[in-house]
Amino acid sequence: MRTTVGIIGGGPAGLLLARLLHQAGIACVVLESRTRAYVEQRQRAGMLEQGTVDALRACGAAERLEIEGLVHHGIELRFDRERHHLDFPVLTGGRTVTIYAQTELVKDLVALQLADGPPLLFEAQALAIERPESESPRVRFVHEGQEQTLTCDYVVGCDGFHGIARGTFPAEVSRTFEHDYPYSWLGILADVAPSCEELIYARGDGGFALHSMRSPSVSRLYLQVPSDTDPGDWPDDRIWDELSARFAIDADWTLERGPITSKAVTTMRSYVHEPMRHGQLFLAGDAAHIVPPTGAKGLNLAVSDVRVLARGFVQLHLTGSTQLLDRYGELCLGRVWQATRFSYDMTRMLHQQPDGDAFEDRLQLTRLRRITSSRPAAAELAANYTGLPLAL
Ligand code: RFL
Ligand code: PHB
Repeated sequence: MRTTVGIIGGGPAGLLLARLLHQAGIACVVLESRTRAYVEQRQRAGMLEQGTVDALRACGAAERLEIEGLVHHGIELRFDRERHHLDFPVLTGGRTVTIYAQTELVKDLVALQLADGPPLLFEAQALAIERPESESPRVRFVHEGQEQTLTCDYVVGCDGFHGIARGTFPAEVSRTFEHDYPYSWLGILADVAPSCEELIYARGDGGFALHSMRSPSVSRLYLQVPSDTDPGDWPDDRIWDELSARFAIDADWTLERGPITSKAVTTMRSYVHEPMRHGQLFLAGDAAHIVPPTGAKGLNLAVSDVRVLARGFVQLHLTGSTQLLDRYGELCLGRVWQATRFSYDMTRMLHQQPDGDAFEDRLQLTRLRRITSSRPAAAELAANYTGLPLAL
């Protein structure tokens, strides 16, 4: 098999890149190790920045998102039994965010690609990327029990944090930056109407809690838990009791309960790999960097990486110039580091440290008080949350 751009991974990054390249007439192939059902059911992100929505709309992938996506004009911060609303359009000059599940976004992109897009092979596991420094790198992969080779002009690793592409970079060119947080999130889906109109980020007495949603009848909630937590130790009543305690405020407000349909624990880590390119091999999305979900940035960064990369491939295709492709890492990493900093700050401001440091507690409350009492401080949070501009 031969193609121009070989894409490893059929998550949001790989699927959107394939769509953007296909629309520009650039040949590509997507190799995805899992089944279609698996990638369409994997519960993850839910909050899309306006720039992400605009990019999906521009490539014709937002038809269902326009109807089912929930446009949000702000978030609520809760601490010290008080609630504080941040109004994004007022603070940012009109920006909003949209709640639309990653599962739905992936379903939309898969359907478009299977209908008229470039080849998308499920259960096609990339084993190795050979000769990434050469003019024709190759991806060795297994599909339907057979080992095959995909020869390309370029390879893009969109294979997530546990993929193989990043490991292909020679040790002497790789630099990694990481931070592990000493807690995890227990995430649930529940068949109950959300108890709020906007997302609630709460710094409760027992730790952090987040109230998000998937639709007018499905709630998505998260709870800070110790790192080694087994979801089996959290029967439904315990989860609801703990969530109710962490969201508690002095005003009249009740967290509605309903049947829990999914429970999973997520570890919290920041990680950045530099550079994002080696020879003809590029990294995009979680393959290159991950952030803790508190800032809701992971999926949005994956989308901004592939928007920059697609522009580079289109420029090469139309003019023969590699100028943008050569600046890929530089164009992405500024935004990646801003999102890394923002996600770190949000995480540190809202989670309880396991060792219960009283000084840290006071600093957290002082940061929250600043944001809820100073317009520039609130505007800074809102600008980062709704998404910083793309460096293009
Ligand atoms: P993905 O989604 O991990 O996709 C990578 C794909 O590559 C495949 N793969 C391979 N295929 C072929 N050969 C191989 N050798 C392969 N190895 C791996 C995998 O099967 C997979 O299909 O990475 P991508 O595309 O970069 O997308 C990144 C996002 O998925 C991720 O950043 C977000 O989900 C993070 N995230 C959030 N991001 C947001 O922007 N907003 C949010 O609200 C948000 N909430 C979250 C989140 C992540 C969470 N978890 C579970 C980590 C909430 C949670 C709980
Ligand atoms: C989600 O809806 O899953 C979600 C929303 C906001 C976050 C993290 C996750 O910060």
